Amino acid sequence: MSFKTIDRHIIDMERTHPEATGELSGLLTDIALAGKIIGHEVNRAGLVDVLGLTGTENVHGEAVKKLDIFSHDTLVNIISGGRGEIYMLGSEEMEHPLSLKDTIPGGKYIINFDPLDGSSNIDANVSVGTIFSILRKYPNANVSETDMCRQRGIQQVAAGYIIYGSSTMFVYTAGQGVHGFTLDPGLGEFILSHEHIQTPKRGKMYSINEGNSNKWNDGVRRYISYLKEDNSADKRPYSARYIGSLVADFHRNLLYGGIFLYPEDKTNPEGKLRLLYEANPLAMLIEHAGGLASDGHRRILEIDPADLHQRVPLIIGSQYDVELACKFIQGKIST
Ligand code: P6P
Repeated sequence: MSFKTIDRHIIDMERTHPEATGELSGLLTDIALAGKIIGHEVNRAGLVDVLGLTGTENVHGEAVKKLDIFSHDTLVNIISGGRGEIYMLGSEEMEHPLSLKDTIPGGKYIINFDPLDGSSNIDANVSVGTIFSILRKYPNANVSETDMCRQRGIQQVAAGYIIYGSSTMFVYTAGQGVHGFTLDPGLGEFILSHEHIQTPKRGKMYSINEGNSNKWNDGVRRYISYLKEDNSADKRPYSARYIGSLVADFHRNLLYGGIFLYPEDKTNPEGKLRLLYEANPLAMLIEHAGGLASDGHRRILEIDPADLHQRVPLIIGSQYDVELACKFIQGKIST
């Protein structure tokens, strides 16, 4: 059995892409190290005083879990103390991006991340995750330097997540396929376990918070009703699966197929999820795995961000399912 670690896998990928400088592999290795540390803390959360609230709120007025802050601090410390690849970083836990140009001259990359998505579920031992998006640093004439994090998703050079669940997994793409690594606690290494992940073209599951159904627009309501119709010839009804932790819902759909929706609704006109450090990285992953990601009208990766913490409706998953959902949302199907 070949024990291919993340480092080895990235070196092999670089061999086939001579333009790769190795800096990106250094950054991905740093993120993986942060994931090991965060995963260790998440897995022992019930034993030490890291559960519960800090009593503070983040920039969005949301109660902050202790593990949110621990995860954010771990990522910042490791990335800024790394091999000097990073120019600037944006985090869900910071109102503004953090520039590292004075401490680490010559950084070539920008990273946006959600340090611990789904953290409201931690006390219930539900899987949570870190989501990251890597961009190149190049001046964008339309934005000030501090807003250099605001680039469209098609500019990403790499994206991925670490899911802290029954096992800790690191899933990433750098544009040459989507690959999953499972942490071997005994070795302390992420070992390649899912090479070249391809998501099924059509799924059997849908993932949406049905508690919001009275607030959905007509297209979403009709699409979800359509999935529930009894039509065995068309492999309906679909099964409902909703964990309420984006990384967990996404990871299941990536492997098994299906569709996840967090659409806009009467109380969330822009949806709930964040474009730069949730939707964009997952959209890069799903497209490289053969799926699609839309806001119902536009390809997620082509949306021009107006703000670091911009929210966006998210329809993501198997190609057939996302295409059909968008037709309902756009009023092109009136069944
Ligand atoms: P709701 C978790 O708080 C999160 O940000 C995502 O991980 C998850 O997909 C979503 O919110 C769940 O939101 O409104 O269904 O509880």
